[in-house]
Amino acid sequence: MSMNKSIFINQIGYKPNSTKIAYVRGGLKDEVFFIVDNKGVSVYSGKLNAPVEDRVAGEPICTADFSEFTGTGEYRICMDEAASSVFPIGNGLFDDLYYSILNYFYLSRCGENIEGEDWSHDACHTGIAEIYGTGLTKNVQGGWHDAGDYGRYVVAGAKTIMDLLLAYEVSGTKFNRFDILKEVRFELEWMLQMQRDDGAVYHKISCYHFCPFILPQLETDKLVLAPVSTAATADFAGCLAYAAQFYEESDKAFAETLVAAAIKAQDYLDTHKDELYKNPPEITTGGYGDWNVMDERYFALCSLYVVTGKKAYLKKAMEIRKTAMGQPIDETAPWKRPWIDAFSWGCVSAYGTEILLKNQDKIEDKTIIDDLKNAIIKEADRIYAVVEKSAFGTGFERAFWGSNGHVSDLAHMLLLANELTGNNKYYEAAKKQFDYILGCNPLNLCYVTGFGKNTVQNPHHRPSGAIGKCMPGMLAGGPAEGLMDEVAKKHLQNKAPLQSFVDLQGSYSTNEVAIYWNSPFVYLVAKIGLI
Ligand code: G3I
Ligand code: 9MR
Ligand code: ZN
Repeated sequence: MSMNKSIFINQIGYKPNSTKIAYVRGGLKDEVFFIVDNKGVSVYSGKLNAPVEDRVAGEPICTADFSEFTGTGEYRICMDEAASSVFPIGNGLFDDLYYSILNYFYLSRCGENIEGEDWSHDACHTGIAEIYGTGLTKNVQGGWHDAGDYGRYVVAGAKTIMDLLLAYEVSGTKFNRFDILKEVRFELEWMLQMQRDDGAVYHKISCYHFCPFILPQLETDKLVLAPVSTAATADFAGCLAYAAQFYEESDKAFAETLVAAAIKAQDYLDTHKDELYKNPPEITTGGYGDWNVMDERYFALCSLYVVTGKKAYLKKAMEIRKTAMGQPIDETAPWKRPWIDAFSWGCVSAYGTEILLKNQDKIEDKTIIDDLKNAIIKEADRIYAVVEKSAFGTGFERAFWGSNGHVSDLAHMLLLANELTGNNKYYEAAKKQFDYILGCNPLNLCYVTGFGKNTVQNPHHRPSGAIGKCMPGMLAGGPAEGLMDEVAKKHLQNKAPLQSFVDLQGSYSTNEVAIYWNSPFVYLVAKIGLI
């Protein structure tokens, strides 16, 4: 690429009949670009669109739209003295990616011998855990390591389960290289162990402190079960209730166990005030604190209504929604909107709404369905408006910790609106998030390890760091404003938001990986890449 012009493309490629957009730094409106094949023959030409600049890009970017071209093969985009890297146009381009971002969950299993990979290891974290503050212990084993650390957090696991089950609904019977239900069951079986006898759910299990960058089986400090929380108990109820249907045929007893545990968790929620999680002073691993657990309670009730048909659940869910929506916005903290339908680890309301919308036949009062549909479309329109005025088509106005996971969650909302309305504009906006992650960004990076011509190499991920080899199939957290770790502070001063990423292991606020960032991206690839 010439110094003054850069061309950014989806490094994994494009399907022949899909929208095909590249992004150009240093271009001008109507400047001509060429699609050149691997023999150096120009097979298509077009003109750049007018440059767009927005806050997170911090620079003017033109788009090169070559969607009309439907040839297949290996190509580059060429302009005067500038060229993109080679990329394919064809079918099946994303199958290996899909397998690898799914296999990341297998490689993240705790408590099992991991076989046959460079990152194989003996079973880890197999000892019993102290139950914080009680002097009691409990044997809890299994589940996925959360991220670059080895903690296991119910809030994070629940979101991940939901995303993977929703992805299974899209790709389940079409993609047989990975057994999603088997992998999700591994997490569910761990989660069942996190429930206390009274139905409440422990927030997490980890050691008291983060360990150095060692292999998981070498972390042998004491394990501790952190106190129960409303968020964990509600997320537990919501994801277990939803998951039951997927095991009904293959293992009815397991399905019934899931529903019974979910109901028990809900019974606890019905009889207890909010217990907001905060790390006790002795525990310094991840927090996943949440000041508002109305969305978690709503999610649990929506899911339980669908699986049991008990009208009281739906009634309570609608009461929560209505009450929360009626709250005044805190002008000192406008981001603390009383209610939004969103997909994130801290706001799971949209999972509840999506579950109800998938089961409209079970809801007699059609005004409920209309209200939910309108809410999703309203949120999708808000995201769409941001995408349309973004230089790289990104759906957010601030890049914060886990922004690539956030981009994937925003795409989920857009795809849900596409399903509800049939309006393809939402699908195309979601595809822009897909292309952004895979290379259409100002760092010319494919943010999924092991894929693309120019990819993340040094994620904040203990197994990769300990072995000295980057595990493939992991979505890096992505650019984050605010310089929230020492390495970011050192390397990212005065960077535009979309360039506030550094591929160094120490930057956990921009370059960690996490199960609940991979999981919405799995959903996105299932929807955009596979079919
Ligand atoms: O949501 C607000 C947004 O509205 C606001 O504009 C923005 C301003 O910067 O902040 C956003 O909140 C941020 C939040 O992430 C978004 O999810 C917080 O500032 C930020 O502190 C918070 O960081 C969380 C981080 O832990 C520190 O608590 C990440 O979400 C969360 O993914 C990360 O989770 C860690 C676990 O604790 C431990 N395991 C690894 C995992 C991934 O790094
Ligand atoms: O490795 C930890 C990562 O999983 C967390 O997301 C992050 C924020 O809680 O903390 C990381 O641990 C660092 C700790 O916060 C500060 N000392 C260095 C630790 C390893 O980078
Ligand atoms: Zn482990």
